[in-house]
Amino acid sequence: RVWGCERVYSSSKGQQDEVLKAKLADEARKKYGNPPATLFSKIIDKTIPADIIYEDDQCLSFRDVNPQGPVHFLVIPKTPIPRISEAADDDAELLGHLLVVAKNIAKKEGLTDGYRMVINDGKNGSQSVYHLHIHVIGGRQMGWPPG
Ligand code: TR5
Repeated sequence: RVWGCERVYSSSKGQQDEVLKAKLADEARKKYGNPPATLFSKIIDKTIPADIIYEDDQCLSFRDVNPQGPVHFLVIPKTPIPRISEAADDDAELLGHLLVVAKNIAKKEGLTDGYRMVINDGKNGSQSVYHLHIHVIGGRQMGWPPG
């Protein structure tokens, strides 16, 4: 949505859409189990295009297609962990790597006044894609508590 020349990033309609997407994803997951491959696997193998801003042997980062701020990118592991609550204890090194990569990209993106990192988990966390991802959102003032 556009208001004047300023984009409105957190409309309640947008939030409802995200909650609905998360609810549908949760219902599908409960019925059929975790999807063997999500669209993020297709972004990793480059069969779906994305605006990729970083890649190494363990992870990939690309801009969110529905940005919630002037800067909004995702950092995902190449190993398809479905959600943070299903990460294993021995994923600790990989999870740490994702955080370090996320903060390094945030710096490159010029987010010197701060930003928000978010991991949504499951239905109540409003997760819609069951491939673990860290959201990094910045370039505007965030509110608290989140919706
Ligand atoms: O709700 P959660 O935390 O699961 O976040 C999933 C995120 O993936 C949302 O912020 C979506 O906007 C984002 N998303 C969904 C698609 C997509 C994407 N980001 C980049 N590129 C995308 N493609 C090509 N297709 C999507 N369906």
